[in-house]
Amino acid sequence: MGSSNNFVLFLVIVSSFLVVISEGQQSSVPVVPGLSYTFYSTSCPNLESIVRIHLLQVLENDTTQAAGLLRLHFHDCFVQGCDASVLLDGSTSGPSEKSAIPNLTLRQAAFKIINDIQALIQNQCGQVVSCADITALAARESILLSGGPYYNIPLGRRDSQNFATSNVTLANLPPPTFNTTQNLNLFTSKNFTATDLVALSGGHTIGIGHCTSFTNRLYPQQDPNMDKTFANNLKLTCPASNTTNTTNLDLRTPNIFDNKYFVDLMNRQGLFTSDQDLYTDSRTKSIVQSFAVNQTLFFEKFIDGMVKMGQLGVLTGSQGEIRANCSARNGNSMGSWSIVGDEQQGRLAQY
Ligand code: HEM
Ligand SMILES: *[C@@H]1O[C@H](CO)[C@@H](O)[C@H](O)[C@H]1NC(C)=O
Ligand SMILES: *[C@@H]1O[C@H](CO)[C@@H](O)[C@H](O)[C@H]1NC(C)=O
Ligand SMILES: *[C@@H]1O[C@H](CO)[C@@H](O)[C@H](O)[C@H]1NC(C)=O
Ligand SMILES: *[C@@H]1O[C@H](CO)[C@@H](O)[C@H](O)[C@H]1NC(C)=O
Ligand SMILES: *[C@@H]1O[C@H](CO)[C@@H](O)[C@H](O)[C@H]1NC(C)=O
Ligand SMILES: *[C@@H]1O[C@H](CO)[C@@H](O)[C@H](O)[C@H]1NC(C)=O
Ligand SMILES: *[C@@H]1O[C@H](CO)[C@@H](O)[C@H](O)[C@H]1NC(C)=O
Ligand SMILES: *[C@@H]1O[C@H](CO)[C@@H](O)[C@H](O)[C@H]1NC(C)=O
Ligand SMILES: CC(=O)N[C@H]1CO[C@H](CO)[C@@H](O)[C@@H]1O
Repeated sequence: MGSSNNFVLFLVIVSSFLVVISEGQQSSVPVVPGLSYTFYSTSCPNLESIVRIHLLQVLENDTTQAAGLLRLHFHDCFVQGCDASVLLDGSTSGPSEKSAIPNLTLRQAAFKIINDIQALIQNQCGQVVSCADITALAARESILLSGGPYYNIPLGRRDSQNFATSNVTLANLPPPTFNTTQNLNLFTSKNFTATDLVALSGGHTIGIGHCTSFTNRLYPQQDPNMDKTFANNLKLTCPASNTTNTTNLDLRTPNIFDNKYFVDLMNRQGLFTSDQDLYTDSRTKSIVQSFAVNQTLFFEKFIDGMVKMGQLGVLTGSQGEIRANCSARNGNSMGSWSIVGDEQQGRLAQY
């Protein structure tokens, strides 16, 4: 693991500094009214470099945090739109999205990273950037810093004042046991195509899964669509279905954002049912193949999927609010933040 991984990260870091002055790739997906590619260019001109420089430090210490940040944005957007509702701590109003079952495996560290980035942004720009935009930017930078493509994203999302109930959360997030039919039903209900589903599933080119997310494919009997050696190795990691161990989602290059996930699928080494079934189902098989042989094509379609996903159900204009604290809606903990803001920058954290 150690030195070769560090070398890759080093390369990624060097290339990312080159990217600072170059253009991101531009998706042809339409921009939702109220969002724009230049939303903060006068109110917070250094926004993107603040996020990138902080994440460079975080990921230099622990590359795997990139995956946690990418997944956080996915969960935010699929439940009630990209409104940072996933970040809200449970409060007097009841259990939050965070406590619904699929969120049990969101990384605590990801929430802290978002809050740390927000504090850095507030110091430079005041309370102008939404937590939903910070989450979207953190996902985008995580992809870049893991070796993936750099692309422009529309900004201007606002933060919600409420979170989704557990039921709504569960109804909108696909479990790993979903087959392609079930995933297509969910994804097409949100206006995604089969190509979007396959491309976005490519997010599993980085990150980890817990045994409980895939032991249904090992016990009581082995999924015939799983490579036997792969299955035997997974059984060593997960000797029982309730062990708390984790394993990499992408066997080949677990921390690099590339198209190897699709090569895994073609070798029946996808981890979840939802992954492997993309190569079994005739509606998605050829898309998997096309991404496995052409990374440029995968990146292009992934970007389109992310730009679409990043605009799901967004609040814009005067809807919602710009949270002073990403973990709480304004009014819950306003006091402490305005005091901190006043002392450090002489700005009021009111707008
Ligand atoms: C297509 C339906 C999807 C299903 C069924 C699914 C399911 C899952 C599950 C079960 C895990 C592992 C949770 C655990 O056991 O710890 C996971 C992890 C992950 N998912 Fe998905 N996911 C889907 C789509 C996506 C999308 C669209 C993205 C982003 C573009 C994404 C990004 C990730 C990442 C990066 C991880 C690793 C997280 C970490 O290492 O902390 N997933 N997903
Ligand atoms: C660095 O990462 C390790 C886990 O890999 C974590 O325990 C530690 O807190 C991190 N340090 C910093 C400064 O983030
Ligand atoms: C959530 O769903 C469960 C099972 O479908 C149902 O019993 C429960 O009443 C629902 N809760 C709410 C608050 O809608
Ligand atoms: C997908 O799963 C659903 C629900 O379990 C099942 O009814 C359906 O037959 C499955 N489809 C395929 C093609 O396996
Ligand atoms: C899907 O697109 C149609 C037409 O473009 C639009 O009317 C509809 O609101 C969209 N649905 C969702 C869930 O975004
Ligand atoms: C966790 O997985 C490792 C191999 O990856 C294995 O050696 C260990 O026994 C597993 N731990 C448990 C509790 O299953
Ligand atoms: C897993 O299940 C076995 C058998 O039911 C039990 O003995 C063991 O304590 C459980 N382990 C965990 C980590 O829950
Ligand atoms: C790979 O995909 C890109 C983007 O669509 C395309 O321009 C290129 O021609 C493809 N390469 C091959 C070898 O098919
Ligand atoms: C942000 O809100 C959370 C949840 O209410 C709270 O625990 C935390 O202390 C707040 N952070 C700051 C810096 O005020
Ligand atoms: C990451 C996260 O917020 N996890 C929460 C999931 O739900 C449990 C149970 O409510 C909480 O204890 C975790 O903090």
